[in-house]
Amino acid sequence: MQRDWCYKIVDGTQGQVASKTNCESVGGRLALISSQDEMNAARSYMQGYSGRAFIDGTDAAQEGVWLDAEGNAMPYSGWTVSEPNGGSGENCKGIAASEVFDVGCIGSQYATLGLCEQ
Ligand SMILES: [Ca+2]
Ligand SMILES: [Ca+2]
Repeated sequence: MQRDWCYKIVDGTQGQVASKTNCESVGGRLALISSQDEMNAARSYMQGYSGRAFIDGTDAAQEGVWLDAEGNAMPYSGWTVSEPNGGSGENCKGIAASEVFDVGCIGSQYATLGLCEQ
């Protein structure tokens, strides 16, 4: 039986850190995707949104080493083929219905939402 995941979209135009804050302000946290099932559920949820969303995960401290917001190794990657591809210019993790990707940590046209979980 698949676990139910409770997601919510918040504003992410100010970047990943602001997305995390926005998630916490509504009683959740920036989504940390920890399994294939959860990734599938999150991508399915994102079908309701045309934009891309920040999720937990950054390689800002050391390029190519992805950590969660608490500095732990990521439990699951789930990158779309050819991602991550941004090198030191893209140090935050994002999700859309169609892809999981690295993106710049400051808001841009490539990520305007934040995906929260609770
Ligand atoms: Ca990077
Ligand atoms: Ca990328």
